[in-house]
Amino acid sequence: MTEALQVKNPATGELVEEVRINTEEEILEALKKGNAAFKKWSKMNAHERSRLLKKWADRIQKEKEEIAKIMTLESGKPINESLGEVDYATSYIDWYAEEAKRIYGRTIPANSESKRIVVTRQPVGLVAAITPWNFPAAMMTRKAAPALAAGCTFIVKPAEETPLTTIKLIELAHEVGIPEDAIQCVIGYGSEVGKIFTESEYVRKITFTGSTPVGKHLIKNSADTVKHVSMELGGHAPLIIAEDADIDFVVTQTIASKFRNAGQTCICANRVLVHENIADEFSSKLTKEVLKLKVGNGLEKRTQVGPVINVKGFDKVMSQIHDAKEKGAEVLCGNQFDADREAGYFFIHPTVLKNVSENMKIMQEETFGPVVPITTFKDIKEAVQIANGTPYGLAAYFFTNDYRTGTFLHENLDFGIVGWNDGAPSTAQAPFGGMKESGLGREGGIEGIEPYLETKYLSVGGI
Ligand code: TXE
Repeated sequence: MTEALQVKNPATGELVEEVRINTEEEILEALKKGNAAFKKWSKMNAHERSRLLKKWADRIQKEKEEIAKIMTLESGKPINESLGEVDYATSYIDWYAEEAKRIYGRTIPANSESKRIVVTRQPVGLVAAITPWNFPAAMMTRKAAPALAAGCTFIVKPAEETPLTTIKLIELAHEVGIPEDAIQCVIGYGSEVGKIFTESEYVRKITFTGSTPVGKHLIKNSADTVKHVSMELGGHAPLIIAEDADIDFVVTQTIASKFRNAGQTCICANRVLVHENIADEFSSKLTKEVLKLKVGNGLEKRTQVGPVINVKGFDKVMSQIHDAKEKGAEVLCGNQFDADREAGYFFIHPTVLKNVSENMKIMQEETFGPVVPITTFKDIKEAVQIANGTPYGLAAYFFTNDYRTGTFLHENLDFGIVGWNDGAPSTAQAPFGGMKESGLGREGGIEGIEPYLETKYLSVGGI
């Protein structure tokens, strides 16, 4: 009997599809093929690679509705967000179809008239990706597009919860003419496939999006074969509201940032830090709007907040709420759930907590759920100290119309992504990624293709 993943709808617990798990032999064979395909794909004219990527992007757009439905079924994400994610995922392919044509070398003046020095770039080789369930399309294309554009071949293992979107996207890549061995998908459990990927001599680079502990493990295991690594790991974004901020605007931005994907986003606002003089007004306005959010099955068009992905996610969020309450936090709304462990669905109603302090788990650990903890500060330096006080450094947000406060915050927050009066900063043309234990490397923008390129210099003598 071959083993299969049971892909279940997180909104109902019902089986969506069974997907066969690849055997170790099949995965090793796929790696061998990916390595062999590198010779041809890397030598293909960059304009031709670019044309193929553009065709892939166009094809995905044609199938947008169907891909979005698959995504909602397997991830629980509201359908409008899934449609948005298909566009977001496509934007990375569009962007890197262009970047494929802009991989530049340089010449350096030599210290002798009889010498020339020329620097060229070449693709690193076969890239192995491991992706999470919270953005099943975009986390894959954000890696595959720059890899293929650079001339690398690519193999991905999607999350056990959401393999169907990835399988569909890769089918479409093959249909438009990207060679089957240049982009492949293998199905299996993270720890097993991760071991095969990190041990393989064919794999020259590991790119991962997921939790910080798994990222650390992959970095260690990549050391034996000295692979390149890119890591997009957890975050615990602070959202700082200065005394002069426009409160109504901050409320809409906080909701957009926090409740997208039921709070299961690595850059979502996880810790709200508000100036003490405006804390009551902000908290009551936020609560009023949060209570209007429609919780439900993502396939219903009106749904704004879907379920959390699984029991592990549910237990983590509930334990953070419980811990906060025990240590003195006050529940302004939410802290209710509609969950059935046996059936396998877990809805958490959008929750707002106030009187939160730094000793609570919710202020230290990534939440990945629809909960807003609110704490206050007296001056902006204190806000920065709290904001920087975790091992994470992915995204931070602040709201102020005072340029001195804004400049101070921008310069002192230790985060890779900073939103100033902006709760939705990610876009294909900007370098997404974190500092500290939030990761290594950047995805998106001109920086996003760099990790897929080697640098070689040629020194010519005797001229
Ligand atoms: O993550 P895992 P989980 C965070 C978030 C969430 C927590 C746990 O806080 O609550 O992590 O989520 C693969 N070797 N993020 O358990 O385990 C796994 O198969 C190699 C933040 O889902 O990191 C999947 O493909 N791979 C994050 C991927 O890692 C392994 C997104 C993510 O799963 C592996 C997801 C191993 N030993 C979770 N173990 C973000 N940055 O957005 C698991 N995997």
